[in-house]
Amino acid sequence: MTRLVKKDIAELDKNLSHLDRLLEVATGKSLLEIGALAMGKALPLIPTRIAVVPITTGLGIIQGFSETVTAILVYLGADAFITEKTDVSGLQEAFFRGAEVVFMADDQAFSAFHFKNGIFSDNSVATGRGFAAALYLAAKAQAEREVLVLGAGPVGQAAIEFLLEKNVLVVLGEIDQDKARACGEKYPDIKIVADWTAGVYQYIVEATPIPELIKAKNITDQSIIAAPGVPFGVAPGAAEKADQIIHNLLELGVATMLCAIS
Ligand code: PYL
Repeated sequence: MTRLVKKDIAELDKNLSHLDRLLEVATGKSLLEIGALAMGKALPLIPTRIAVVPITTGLGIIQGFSETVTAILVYLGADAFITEKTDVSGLQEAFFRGAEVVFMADDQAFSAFHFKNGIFSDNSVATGRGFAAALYLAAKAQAEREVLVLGAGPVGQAAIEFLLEKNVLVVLGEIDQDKARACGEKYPDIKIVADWTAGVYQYIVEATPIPELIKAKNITDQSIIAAPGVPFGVAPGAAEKADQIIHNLLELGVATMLCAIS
């Protein structure tokens, strides 16, 4: 998991309604509706009190991270607050302030736990499913719905699972042959390709940590790319050429986590 930095999330809380409008244009659905589709949940969600607990372990606090996660949750209609204390003391505070759900992240994992219902959501899984759902919606009106998933890590695998549930034909591009083989064994219905670069795939989920992996020559002006990867996996020329790019750093992942635990 690539760690976000302060400047990645600065101002993100102020642009939530703008992002929501962009998603509506691209997919016909709002942030929350896409998250609900990704997790097979009905709206409205059951209200829950949510605490976001800052975590100091490892590389420590990312300035603005907990505030941004809280702002996204509140924007989506949740009753969310940040604990004043961090780590285990923050968890205690969450409990004593009546939170049923806790969101928290260290350098390896970003998770939400519903204490009462025993439900857990992982951000990588939620992100993969959320972006696959957004792409699925954006592509739905089209006749062909073969989707190229780049990357067989946790985000890519979650995208694959969502797309297979929707009976979409999934093509996997993964540079690591062992990972590709393992993924093929886990999901026997997918097709694995050694070379995806010829520009024949219209719908793409870019789920690798490789910056600017997709170049202009790899796509057409009809391409729709869902790109949750951090750093951004679409080169500037490709981003200009594509019909649509669906990209945001935290919003859709958090919305899908909220739907997962509600
Ligand atoms: C969850 C994001 C999505 C992309 N990269 C992930 C990341 O930045 N992880 C690290 C999060 C650390 C948060 C820090 C805090 O402020 O509580 N421990």
